[in-house]
Amino acid sequence: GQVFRLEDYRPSDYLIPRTELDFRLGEDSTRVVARLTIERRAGIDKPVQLELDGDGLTMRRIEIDGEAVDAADFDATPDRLVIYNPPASGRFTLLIETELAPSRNEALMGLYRSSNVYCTQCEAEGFRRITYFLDRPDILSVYTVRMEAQRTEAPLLLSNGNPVEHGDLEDGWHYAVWHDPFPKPSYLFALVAGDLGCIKDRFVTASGKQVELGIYVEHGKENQAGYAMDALRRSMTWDEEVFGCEYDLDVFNIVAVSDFNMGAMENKGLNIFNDKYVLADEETATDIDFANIEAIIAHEYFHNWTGNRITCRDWFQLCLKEGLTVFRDHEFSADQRSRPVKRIAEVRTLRAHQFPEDQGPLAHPVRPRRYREINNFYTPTVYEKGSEVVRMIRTILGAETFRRGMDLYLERHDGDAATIEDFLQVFEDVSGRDLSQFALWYHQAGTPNLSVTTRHNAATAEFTIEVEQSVPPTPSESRKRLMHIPLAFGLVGSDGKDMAYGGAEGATVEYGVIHVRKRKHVVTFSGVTERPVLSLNRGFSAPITLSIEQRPEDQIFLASHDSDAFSRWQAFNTLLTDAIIAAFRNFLGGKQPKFGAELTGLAGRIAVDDTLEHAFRALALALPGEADIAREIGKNIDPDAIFAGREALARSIAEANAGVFSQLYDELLMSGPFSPDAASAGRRALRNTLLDYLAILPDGAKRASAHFASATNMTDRAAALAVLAHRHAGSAEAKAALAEFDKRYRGDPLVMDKWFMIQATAPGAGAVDAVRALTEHPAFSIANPNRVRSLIGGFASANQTGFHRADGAGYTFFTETVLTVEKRNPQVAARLATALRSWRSLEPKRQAKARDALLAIQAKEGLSADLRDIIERTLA
Ligand code: B3K
Ligand code: ZN
Repeated sequence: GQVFRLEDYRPSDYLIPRTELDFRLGEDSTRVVARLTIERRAGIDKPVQLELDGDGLTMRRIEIDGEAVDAADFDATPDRLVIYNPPASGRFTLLIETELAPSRNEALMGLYRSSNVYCTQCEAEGFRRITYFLDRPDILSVYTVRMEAQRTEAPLLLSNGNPVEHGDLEDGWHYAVWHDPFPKPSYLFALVAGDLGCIKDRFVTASGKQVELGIYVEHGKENQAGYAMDALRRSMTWDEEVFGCEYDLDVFNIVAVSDFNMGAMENKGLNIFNDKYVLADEETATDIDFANIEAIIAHEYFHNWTGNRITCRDWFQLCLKEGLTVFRDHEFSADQRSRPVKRIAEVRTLRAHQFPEDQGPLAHPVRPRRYREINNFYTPTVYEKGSEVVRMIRTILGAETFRRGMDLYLERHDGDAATIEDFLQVFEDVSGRDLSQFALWYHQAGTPNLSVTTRHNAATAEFTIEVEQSVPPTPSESRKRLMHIPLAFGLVGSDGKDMAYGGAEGATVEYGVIHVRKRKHVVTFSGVTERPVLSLNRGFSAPITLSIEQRPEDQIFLASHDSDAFSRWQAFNTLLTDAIIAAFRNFLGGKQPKFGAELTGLAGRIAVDDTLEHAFRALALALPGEADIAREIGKNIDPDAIFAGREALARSIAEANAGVFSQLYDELLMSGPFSPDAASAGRRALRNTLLDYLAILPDGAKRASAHFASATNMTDRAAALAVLAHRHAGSAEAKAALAEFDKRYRGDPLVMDKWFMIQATAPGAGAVDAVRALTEHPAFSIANPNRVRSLIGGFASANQTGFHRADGAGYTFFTETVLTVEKRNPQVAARLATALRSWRSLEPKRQAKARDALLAIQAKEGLSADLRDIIERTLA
């Protein structure tokens, strides 16, 4: 396939200042008439041919300025429209009529049907599946959209912007017209037509503008949309208060659909959501679902400024809107919930998803320089690492200067299709700093590693930190440049408080941050009379790995006393990780592991430490995942041995703390009405974490089964079901709970996703057959992305022992399924296939089997560009 390169960017010869679209909607045949006002770009004085993008289009009519275009003057293929001799004046109206079949669109890009609702998804290049266009983000156009549909089939007709008019037509048809006054790129176009239920609300902006809010959902589900509406109102208020961003249209609509390729889409004034991220009540959603809904509602809303008012010049700049908007939604959630808990959760996600990407064959810079299929670049690196880079800018500049930079960005670039250079420039301008070395975070792939040594000289009262940076090679970048790494730190004294220090030699320490810029960096603090314990990379100030020689007693000290909550969590997590790795090595050497009483005792103390939030304690007690451990070990991975090591530690912690855990478990039971707030969710999280430990002990299945039976919300019910299905697989209790859950929720696909996921992630060799059998379950559908992600995605990316079964059966099943999905939906198949990206870190036998599986996919005829791109990069 074609390779697109950043350095090849050039502006288009033509602009499209106005776009009028007219849809006559039919499920098997939809007619689209596009009237485009086309203008040659200023400065291009001689006529040039006009070339528009298409994707699988059928053209029915073409006119220029009201006249049919001569067959010799254009060439239309499904994927391209060329007009050889556009009017010499350089300004004309182009009319194009295309005919689509929404009901046959299973790729879920462009105009398609989801549960009898017409909807669209245009980012990144779906608009060209609707009409021929300059389908690129730097072509900003003012849209007017008219839709006609059968009133019974689609009483609701929505598009971007504000409603203009609507009315009846003959034969049961009706129409509506929408106008969006803000010029926007085609990827933000949206249309929804169907029969949906709705909840409405109203928001008055800081400057007094009235906004009508609507959330549209399947009839009968209106009462599950309240939390999303509440999250929307809170997002609107927060963005005014924290970033000075006000909403700009008269209406803001959100539509939930059940067939959607990703989480949600920020179309101007008409966000379209995967219903998983809208619908919630205590009976059907877990606390994690509530938190995700809040975050994604906020994320899409925040795009109105960072993405829509200021969009991207080209798709290489994707992180300009995504990294920044993720940063904004992270900050929102931190403000709405617990900041330290949110930070820990973010870092766990970053490490679980972005680190393996950055350390494997799919590594790419936050701003990539080349791509073959842009849909494959909506990655953890662009999103999550992109957010970390913005966070580092704030760390380096300080919160106030950062905000001034954001104000300048929003003012200077409103209405622009901007670049990362534009973004960095505003921060240089407001701070007077040179960010050119820092900019490498956007341009250079790979997770930097810092190796750190310290020494204390009691005689001179000096404490010295030596830091050495290195960035490992990544595909097509074998040599790396030195980066600017902001390291927040503290010197913790024996009383647990941060020590004051005199001067810091090296002149690179400010705001409690060491700025590492060279390969080797030495800082010496004076006036340090006792040996401090170094707390480094506090709050995870830089997305790096640290190799630091720290004694276990220092880690235990930090885990008990560090004033930075993140570092406290980190210290304990490091202890747990090291213990599991030691156990893993024991198992490989044929020995039984042993764990120190300090560690298991500390787990018990953290559990009952009332100075710590419940949610923090739950996060601390949750053992590092098997994939986290595999990443730390790095190579020659035997997932069974990791599993055994992790289980051994879990058992040892449970046994050492049986009494304490059991008492706390009882105390944490809540009565009274359900609330999804962070404090209540934290209590439930801790209690369910304790259940997971207690379930290892005698009568564990009974306890989990009682927990399941007495649960009054989905958080507790799903947690108990997972404990039963994972720790007591095959037991009478597990079977009964699975059957009951199925019976009770068979008619609610989103809840059944949890049931599929729990079984898909049950550890051990039996998972392959179980998952294969579940693909035949009546609630499963290979055409629905949520079902596929829960069952197949859950199995491949969250079941280390099942998926990486030693005989390769997991890979064989997976390969077949990916190819089946691909026939309908290449984008979802390509995303699934990334589950194999870390295949080179497996032990040789599994590695060979994984490679065979990848080669088998590669050998298929007629592979989609999406899947081929992932497979070939993974194998390279
Ligand atoms: N911008 C969309 C993602 C579109 C993905 C296209 N393959 C959702 C978001 O990040 O807000
Ligand atoms: Zn986004």
